[in-house]
Amino acid sequence: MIWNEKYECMDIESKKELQLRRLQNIVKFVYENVPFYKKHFDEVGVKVEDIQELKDIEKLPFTTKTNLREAYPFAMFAVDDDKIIEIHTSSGTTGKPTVSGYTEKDINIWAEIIARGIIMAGGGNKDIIQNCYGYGLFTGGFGVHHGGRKVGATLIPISAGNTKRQIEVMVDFKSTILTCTPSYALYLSEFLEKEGYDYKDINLRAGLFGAEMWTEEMRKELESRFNIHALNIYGLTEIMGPGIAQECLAKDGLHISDDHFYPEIIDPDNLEVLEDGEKGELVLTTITREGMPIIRFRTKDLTSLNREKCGCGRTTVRMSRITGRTDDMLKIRGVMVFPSQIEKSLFKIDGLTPNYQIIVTREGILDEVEVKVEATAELFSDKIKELEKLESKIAKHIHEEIGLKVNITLVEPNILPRSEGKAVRVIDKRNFN
Ligand code: DLL
Repeated sequence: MIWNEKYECMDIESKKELQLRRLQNIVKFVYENVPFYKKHFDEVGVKVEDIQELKDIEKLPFTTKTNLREAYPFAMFAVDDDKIIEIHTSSGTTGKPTVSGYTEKDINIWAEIIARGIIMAGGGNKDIIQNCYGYGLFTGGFGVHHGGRKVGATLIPISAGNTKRQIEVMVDFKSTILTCTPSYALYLSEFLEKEGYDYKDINLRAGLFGAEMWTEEMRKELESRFNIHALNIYGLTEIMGPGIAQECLAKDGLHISDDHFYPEIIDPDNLEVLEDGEKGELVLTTITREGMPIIRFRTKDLTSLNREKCGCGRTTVRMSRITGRTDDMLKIRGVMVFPSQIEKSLFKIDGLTPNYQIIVTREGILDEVEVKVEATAELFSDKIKELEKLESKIAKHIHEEIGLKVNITLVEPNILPRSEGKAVRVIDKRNFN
């Protein structure tokens, strides 16, 4: 089933016309209603009338997280404050958070895109959604909630935390869809096993996992543990929250709701727009949002676009799984390294649990990487020699993947810190200032 066939399966030409009309409207709207955009556009000399075709979007300047921080709290709003009915903020740890404001129309759009995602997961009004994304200023909890209500599903607004209770609820309420970060889903499964539950006690069919980077290997792990479809859901506070894009059951890229969000991929170095299929930084423009429209936001997330029709029948443009950020990308001894590459190597080796932490330090001028990985209990009871053998095997795999020598420390199960939200995978102790 498809939630909104008209927009999700629209032919490409009609979609382009719709996007152009919406883009022209939003550019005019922000120019007239947000002083930041008037100044921003005037500075580069671009006029509202300059947007004659979709490609003309490239004439518009980018908006960055810094721009949004400087507008703290409400200077990016395009409507009177009394029309804003909900506010969320980013979870940034440095400086002021970025604020996102929504009118009633925006909340309806948000509910609409999440509804599309729930249907993409094979869900519907009979589903019981255990929503473990945090409720509060974080967009995860409320975003999924709005969409779940729209499809008429039963929502369990359990929010993040209290893992024991999560499992009880999952078993007793027979939750069918789980929504949380992939790392928390993994933790839930470990906990479940530890508490002596059987997966037969669980009624889950699908999981909408996102808010952090994860890999195909992690998908396989979660799917086999829970016997579910583990689908990738993407989004960000500045643009709206979760649901900007999500995978369908074909699991072949995330469908972007491109009637609401216009995507581009740029080269993060020269800022040129790249072709479909080329990997670069995702730039998003909200073309229908009312309370806080955002023009050409640099997400820093690395992905590529695919415009081919999906096996599911939807024609919306798809983005590939995020493999890194232009800013969390680690440069180690001059080599670009993505945490996902290390994760991938770890999954290839038996005897490890998928809990790991990457610690980067600098001795003099030389960067050192330590990867702490939890081994399974069986393995840990083995002889030291076996552990050492395994450590060098892991180091070899990672070396093959990233081209760098790293130090491996195997630790006992349940030693590394667990997170109820986004896992802290990288601890970079180098001082770049
Ligand atoms: O994480 C919104 C969200 C909530 C998405 C629930 C999905 C599910 P922020 O806290 O503003 O918003 O963080 C946004 O998280 O720019 C990406 O770097 C990362 N991110 C989000 N989803 C994914 C994903 C929410 N599926 C930032 N894969 C984004 C990889 C993701 N990274």
